[in-house]
Amino acid sequence: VPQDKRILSIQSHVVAGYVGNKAASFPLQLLGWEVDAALTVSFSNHTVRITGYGRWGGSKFDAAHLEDVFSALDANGLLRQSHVLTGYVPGADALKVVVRAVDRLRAVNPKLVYVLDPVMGDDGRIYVSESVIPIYKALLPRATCATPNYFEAELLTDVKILDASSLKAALKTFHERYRLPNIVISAVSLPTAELEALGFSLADGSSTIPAGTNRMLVCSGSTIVSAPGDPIESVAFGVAFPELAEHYEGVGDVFSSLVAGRFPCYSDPAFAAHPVSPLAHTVELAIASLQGILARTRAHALSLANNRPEMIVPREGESADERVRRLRTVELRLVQSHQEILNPTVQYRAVRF
Ligand code: PXL
Repeated sequence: VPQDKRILSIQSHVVAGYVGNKAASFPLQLLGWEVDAALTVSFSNHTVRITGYGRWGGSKFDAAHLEDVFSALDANGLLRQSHVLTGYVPGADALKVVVRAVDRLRAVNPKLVYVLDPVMGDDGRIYVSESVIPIYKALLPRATCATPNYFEAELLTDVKILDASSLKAALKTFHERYRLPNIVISAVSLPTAELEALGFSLADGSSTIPAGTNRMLVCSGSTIVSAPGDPIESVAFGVAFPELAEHYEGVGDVFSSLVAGRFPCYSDPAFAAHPVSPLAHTVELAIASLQGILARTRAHALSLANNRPEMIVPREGESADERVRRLRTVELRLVQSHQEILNPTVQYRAVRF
């Protein structure tokens, strides 16, 4: 019998900081999940912005190691999770073992919910082996939902996401090419004219685009609503929010954990009653929690930038944004943000495309 509210989370481990399973486990546990964490790598710290940390230590777990772990779980009857979340898997052979683990989970539990975060890179830079791309393409039809960032979405759809119409085309491609029932593209930076083309309105009281803004991030999603075998019909939406000046690692990992942790539960009236779609409710809550985490992280970064000259020497005349951007190794303030994770205040609402 599959176990309720138990999630297998297959991602990286870092000793210091919050990416991979270190970013995903705490939010999931706060939301009431039993988290079975399987580790794909064990590193000292995240591997991006090595100019910030200088280097990283530790190693990847190879395919044989992962196979051994999943086989033992299986033999002991411990592959019975209701949900599975996969993130950073840096090599193709290891990812093939993950595919088999997902297949075994689904054989035990045909209702398995699989949230696939195809972690490959960001902003044009790939930080896993490129040989994982075809494996992710083969894995996508097994997923319930995928949560790529815009760069990963482009790699998987061959659609360059530049404007309203290419964003909608990318969402559709996930449904059509991979038969993926739910897709969430975590963030695309768009000019306000494109936001208006998507149905967001300029500041007017019911505003979704603040006056004076010329670009916003849009988190978009789509769900297939037609019956299997019928021509695909879907309900797509977006949530627009302002972009921060600086970048923190692990944001995508927290986001996918929140999508998995609050994945639409069709018997819950709060999801069923949402004016756009159950997935839109999930995404509004996930974005709201992340906004809270990021506000807390930014406040912490500002205080470090202003009060810790050993970390960063203030330059005269520079703005707060510039100073925070020069401060490189700030990790998400996850533990301090438990309230925002549990009870987010939804400020940015979904708009149907
Ligand atoms: O956030 C994705 C991620 C996951 N795991 C490790 C990483 C990164 C990105 O830096 O380095 C180890």
